[in-house]
Amino acid sequence: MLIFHGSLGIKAQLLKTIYSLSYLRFSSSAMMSFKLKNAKRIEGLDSNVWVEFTSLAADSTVVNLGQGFPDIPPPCYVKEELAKAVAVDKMNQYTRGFGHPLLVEALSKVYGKVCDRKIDPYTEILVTVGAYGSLFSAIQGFIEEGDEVILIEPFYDCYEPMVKMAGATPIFIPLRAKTDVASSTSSGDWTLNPGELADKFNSRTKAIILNTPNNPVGKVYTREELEVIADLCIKYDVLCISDEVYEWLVYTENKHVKIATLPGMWERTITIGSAGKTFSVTGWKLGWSIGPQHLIKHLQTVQQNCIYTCATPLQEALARALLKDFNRMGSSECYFNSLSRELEVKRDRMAKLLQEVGLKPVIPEGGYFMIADVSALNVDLSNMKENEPYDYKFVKWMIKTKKLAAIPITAFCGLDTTVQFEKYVRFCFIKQDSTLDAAEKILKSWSKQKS
Ligand code: IK2
Repeated sequence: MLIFHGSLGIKAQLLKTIYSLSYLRFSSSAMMSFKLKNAKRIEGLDSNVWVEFTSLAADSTVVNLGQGFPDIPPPCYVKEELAKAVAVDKMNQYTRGFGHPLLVEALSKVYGKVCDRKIDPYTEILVTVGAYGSLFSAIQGFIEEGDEVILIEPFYDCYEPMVKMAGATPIFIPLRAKTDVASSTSSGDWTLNPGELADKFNSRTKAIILNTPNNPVGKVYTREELEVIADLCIKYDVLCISDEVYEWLVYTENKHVKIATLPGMWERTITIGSAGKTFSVTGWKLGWSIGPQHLIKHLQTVQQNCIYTCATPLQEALARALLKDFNRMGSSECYFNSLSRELEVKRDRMAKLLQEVGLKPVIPEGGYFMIADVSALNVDLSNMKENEPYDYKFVKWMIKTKKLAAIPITAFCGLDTTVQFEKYVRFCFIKQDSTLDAAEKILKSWSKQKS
């Protein structure tokens, strides 16, 4: 019996070994398998600034001025509308794929007024999963292999990988800052050189992606600057994808102009907005694209085969919130206006603080970010990983040693302009006073230690 048991034990062991060997063979062949390799279109796109820095800033002892989300509460009526929406049974089921009817109606009212034209809610608007969804549908719907797409640096980081995933080539052109010795400058001092821009257009140019107000610099393009871009788009028959998620967040003496409202541009522009930025609810991830039917229909084709529809209760609540503010547009209580007034105070506080500690902020004309030149701090980063730009090292060092999070600017640039931008980091200022107080404490004690 013992022998029998023993031989069974050996058999079992043998079987186990054969099993694990064949598993190993399978898994190593799986690793080697050509068919299990990633698609070429995502090659080289595996690093992402939000994935990396959101996790570094997740530690609760870190004061987070990194990723752009408010820690001020959204308006009460926005939250209340969502609670009301989910209480209605049918609001918890699928709705119209291209946008919940009440929402597209509300968007057509708001943007009809802003653009001073009739916008068809059913053919000229698409509701998407955040502004990201609009960017993706626009790029997938129009851009293909062999195309060139012009990106203005610094640009919102996802433009470049989205263009590459569509098989096209991004063509970069940097905003150039007027050189000066002052302790601060305005984002208005960052401009495009019209000749340099014209040189980027050619017969392969399919689109330009514009972002005004811009993230991260905060530049609000003037009508004259937009006219230069519009003229080139018309001359070269180019599509304009205009990312305007910060459209309402514009500070005194600046005005947001929609490029789609310039002569000849409605026909060739897709304008993108975001509920997250409009109502301080970035977690809702609802966005929209607005444009003529002959453009929007291609975004619809992408969306219907990709996500099909967005969350119904969120769309219902957003529609009701938009309608509330539509009815008081132009008045000081309208959230579209009141948020920028509230933020302007925070912007000025942030600028003063950064200057006091020896940094050179670029004062934004719009949006809720401020970039600052940190090179004057002369932080010794020689012991950090070599193969990263200065701003990446600086922010990682700042999070670790000062417990303050920001975002490196070279995440928003092509490789060739790293040197131009790596001395800047971006701070987000749509934060409660208590968060800004905590940041102030860190920055002031740091500058005291230095002096
Ligand atoms: N376009 C721009 C210019 C954005 O800033 C954003 C959101 N960015 O917020 C993160 C940050 O910069 O810290 C988007 C598009 C995406 O918007 P949504 O959240 O609606 O998809």
